[in-house]
Amino acid sequence: MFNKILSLFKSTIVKDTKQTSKKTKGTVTFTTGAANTTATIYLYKPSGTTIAYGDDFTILRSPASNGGFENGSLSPWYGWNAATVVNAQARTGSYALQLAGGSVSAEQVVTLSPNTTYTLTGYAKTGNSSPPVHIGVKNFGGTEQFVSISSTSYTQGSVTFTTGSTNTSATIYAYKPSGATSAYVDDIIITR
Ligand SMILES: [Ca+2]
Repeated sequence: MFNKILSLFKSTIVKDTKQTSKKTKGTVTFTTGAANTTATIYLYKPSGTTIAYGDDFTILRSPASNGGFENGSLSPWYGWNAATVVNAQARTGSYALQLAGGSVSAEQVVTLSPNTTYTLTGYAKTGNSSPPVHIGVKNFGGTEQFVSISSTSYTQGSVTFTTGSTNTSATIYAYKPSGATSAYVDDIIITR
């Protein structure tokens, strides 16, 4: 049943019985536009005479909601002190999270699967001489983890964590402990 031939060029679906080829996982992260409800995914080999194989395509939606703050408001993030979404300083899109002064944070509870390894990724930038912004995760059944970002231009930070055997949620956050300037956070996603 897997030996159907696709009508597109020379793409062929084969039944992999020998498992002789070594496959490498590749991941791309993308954000749909404000009005976009579809996307085209593909496997493409530009040249060559040999045969390549692809398998196990999946698309996973980030469990973090409004991670790019493009809702234009904070929800479902919970803001503590001067955490607001601003129509400025965005890394992508139009909006970013602003953490003014300190202590200040925004956090949200995300639904996850137990005993599963995830990577939390986000971008932050701080003002001059500002203490670092922490992007982190807690309440997942393991030790709280965070990454500190203190660059004045958007810098990626990520932490990898594994949920406990009975844990189905985690709290993710962006936190600025002190300082008088504003920091900005954008594009927070969770992948697995
Ligand atoms: Ca954004």
